[in-house]
Amino acid sequence: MLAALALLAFASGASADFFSPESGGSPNADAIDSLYWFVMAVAIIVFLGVEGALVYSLVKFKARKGAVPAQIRGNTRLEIGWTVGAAVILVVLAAITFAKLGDIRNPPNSDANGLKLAAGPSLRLPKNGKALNICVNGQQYIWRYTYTQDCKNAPLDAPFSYEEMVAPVDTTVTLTINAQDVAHSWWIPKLGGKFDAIPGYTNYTWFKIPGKLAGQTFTGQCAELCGRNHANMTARVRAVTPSQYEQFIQTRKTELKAANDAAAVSRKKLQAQSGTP
Ligand SMILES: [Cu+2]
Repeated sequence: MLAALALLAFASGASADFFSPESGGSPNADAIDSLYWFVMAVAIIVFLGVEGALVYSLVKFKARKGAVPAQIRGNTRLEIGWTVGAAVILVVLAAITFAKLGDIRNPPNSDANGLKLAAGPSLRLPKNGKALNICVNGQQYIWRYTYTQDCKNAPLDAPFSYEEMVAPVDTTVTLTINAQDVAHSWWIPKLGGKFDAIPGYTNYTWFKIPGKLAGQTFTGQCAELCGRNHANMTARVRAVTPSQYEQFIQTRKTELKAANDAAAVSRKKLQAQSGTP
């Protein structure tokens, strides 16, 4: 039993950064992490205060054999004190959370060397209105990425990939997330928060990978039980330089065109064989 529990607790994915959410791949993930640590610090102070008072009292006021403890009820000042104290802590936590929300929700501009494209429809855009958009589509049991600015009006020959997304660094990338069949959930922990992928509904998020992380791959996986192969629905984001990204898109376009041309030849052949126009 213990071995099984230990195995689950120490599974690499279960511990994230051990104490806090993973971060380091994008400013929104960093903001989530620092907010988490702030709340954690307050919680540790409260925990130490309460447990300290408890342990101190246990030792100091330990009942000796046969002794009858003094029967004391109520201490108005203390009671008002800890009620007001708890309320103040809650107000401070709420205020800090709202102050931090902007960094988590609002994407910054791309850097000077990042790609700057006129943005497609997105809930939130950088101040200069320019971002690279990638459409994320969850399907049982794989992620499909379409590289186009406007997912609703994506051209039929828009480049796409499955499972591994290729994204340029120093560039603000907006994601337009939905699902083909059932509810899934998009989550690459190092690149920010978790977003549901729901059929018929669109969710938006973003990330911006720092230039020094070009070449790195960030992993995650579908975070909503979506069927019996849910566990196999992994996702990767490979960070590349903006010029490598443009090359990747060009290669995909060429490959797509070659595949379409080959299909057209086969179609003609089949039609000739069956005699249909
Ligand atoms: Cu899924």
